[in-house]
Amino acid sequence: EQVDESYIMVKPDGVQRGFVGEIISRFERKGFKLKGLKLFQCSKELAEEHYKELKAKPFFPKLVDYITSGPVVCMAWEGVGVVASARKLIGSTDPLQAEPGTIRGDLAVQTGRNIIHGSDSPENGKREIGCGSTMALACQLYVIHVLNRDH
Ligand code: YYY
Ligand code: MG
Repeated sequence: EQVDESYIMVKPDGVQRGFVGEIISRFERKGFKLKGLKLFQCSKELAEEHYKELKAKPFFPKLVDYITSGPVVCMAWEGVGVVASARKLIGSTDPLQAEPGTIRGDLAVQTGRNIIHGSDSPENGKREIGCGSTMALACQLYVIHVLNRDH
């Protein structure tokens, strides 16, 4: 079975509302391995790079403002099937559609304030936190990523 890495980021509202511990706890209880963690103020440029696939969307400028509105908590999580499993733990993009029991389903109500990001594919997980990724370099996750390399 495939060991993946997911880039999980507690967004500024999740940090401000005090959900960092709760979110980490859910991933730990599930059985995934924390490989890197950093409290980080994301720049406009980095937010635009992170969400570049959404550049043409009407909500893009608001999304960038939101992500840069305060510190985020950047994390690298590893495990078998972690990318798909994290998406299930997180729940639907629109928190009102997210199932109870999921992070967004339990803790949020607005798509524009949905408290957490998770990689949507193993490839994007690599893009977001792999060695040399802009985000990993900027928030120094790469240090832990490199030190913990065993493959
Ligand atoms: O991966 P996920 O976060 O669930 O959704 P994406 O489609 O990748 O969109 C990224 C981000 O953009 C979403 O978490 C909130 C914001 N957004 C929005 O503000 N309004 C939308 N209609 C769709 C997404
Ligand atoms: Mg996404």
